[in-house]
Amino acid sequence: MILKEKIAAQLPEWRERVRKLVSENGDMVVDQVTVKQIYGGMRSAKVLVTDISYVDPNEGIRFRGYTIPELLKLLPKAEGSKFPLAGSLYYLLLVGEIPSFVEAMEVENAWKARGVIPPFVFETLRAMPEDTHPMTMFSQAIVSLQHESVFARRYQQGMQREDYWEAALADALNLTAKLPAIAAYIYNIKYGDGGFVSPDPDLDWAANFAHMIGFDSPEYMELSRLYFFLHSDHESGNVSAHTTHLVGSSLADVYYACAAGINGLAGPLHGLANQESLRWVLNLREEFGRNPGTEELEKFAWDTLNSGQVIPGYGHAVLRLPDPRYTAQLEFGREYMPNDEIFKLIEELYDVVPKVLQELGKVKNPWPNVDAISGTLQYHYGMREFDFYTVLFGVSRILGVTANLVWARALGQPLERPKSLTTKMLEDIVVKAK
Ligand code: CMX
Repeated sequence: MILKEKIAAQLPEWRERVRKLVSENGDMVVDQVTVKQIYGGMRSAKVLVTDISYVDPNEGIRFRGYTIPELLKLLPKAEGSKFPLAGSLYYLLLVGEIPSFVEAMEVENAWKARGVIPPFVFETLRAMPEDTHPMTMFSQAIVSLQHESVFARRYQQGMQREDYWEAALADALNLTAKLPAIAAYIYNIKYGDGGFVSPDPDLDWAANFAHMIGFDSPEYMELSRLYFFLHSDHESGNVSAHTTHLVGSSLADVYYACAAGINGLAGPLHGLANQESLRWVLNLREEFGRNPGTEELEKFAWDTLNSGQVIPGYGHAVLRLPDPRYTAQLEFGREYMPNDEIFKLIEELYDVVPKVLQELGKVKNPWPNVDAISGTLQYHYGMREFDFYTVLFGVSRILGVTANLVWARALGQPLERPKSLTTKMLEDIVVKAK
């Protein structure tokens, strides 16, 4: 398998680079941690490392050094498509190089060979109460596959530490191969006729998801490709990525680690914001009609803030500009649905909400994030079940977090175990310092 060969070829150099950095500079101070950071969710504390992606506050995400617009141009695409093959993105995340079309198709084909879902997963999902949230079902499906873990089996057999990454890669490929079908099945049993639609062998990973939920239009397939590309990775500190990394650091396998990350993604301050954001926009229309004016938009934004709620889809813990993932989706909307009323409202809100949040005075980033628009695009094509939107985010996010897990095992990243203090200890530190 080409991914394994390519990663293996890089490992001696990477391992030596990290060994040298740590052994020669292990005591060098990189950053200081303040009391505010300790009590404030560790914002900006530089305590993690990943080479898969980096979020610059003023530029946004780079995957392996490339911006979103660059990758939209450079990554290989399916015939007739404008958006990258998910297999090409996964190759880039894992290997660090732009693949050729043939290399991207090797990943797509590896997924096809590994995509069959054991029947008990479907039975498990069917056994869950009807009102179970799709994110609960998604997490459950992932963890139910854990018994297939190559890593767990080989660990029991005494696998050597330097081989961990190979087993993690096998698990990563096996899991990611199954994600579109799992997500589609959840959609079909919750909102459709409950049937399983077989993947089309002629379609790529992302387009097959569209096919399996019965959204067969070429445009929706394009949206799937864009969506699964954009949501994959956002460096290591966000809740889903950090949780996956933390759980994986205990040498829990890819399935345990990813299910944990998905549970974190299900929070309304993280991935669930995409469903909350569209709900907020639809509530706005319910209150002010289909064509609200600027004053009404402002009033609705202020009413939300004054009632103690956040405006979903706006703000970010790291970014200090409109999220490039938002911008890429905006461009998609401008091309494919310029006259959609909700899409037009999203564009109008861009001129209103940031000003309101700036006036509020405390919000560090008043700009829209990825979640401010993603639901609107899904809604346009007829996916009206908000609860499902975060599953789409999850399918994509697992590409990023599994690439990180493979490299964390390859570079021997150890158990994560920061130290906690008591409030009294912090107070004593302050008194002593003064
Ligand atoms: N609406 C109202 N208030 C907001 C806000 C928003 N969109 N964004 C930030 N604030 C508030 C914070 O709640 C905080 O208030 P308090 O001091 O009273 O607690 C203050 O502004 C400062 O926050 P910040 O430093 O600017 O932002 P944080 O790093 O604390 O939080 C985030 C980041 C994303 C949780 C926050 O902006 C937010 O709640 N946004 C809305 C939810 C959302 O869109 N989440 C999705 C983010 C992307 C993703 O992970 O998927």
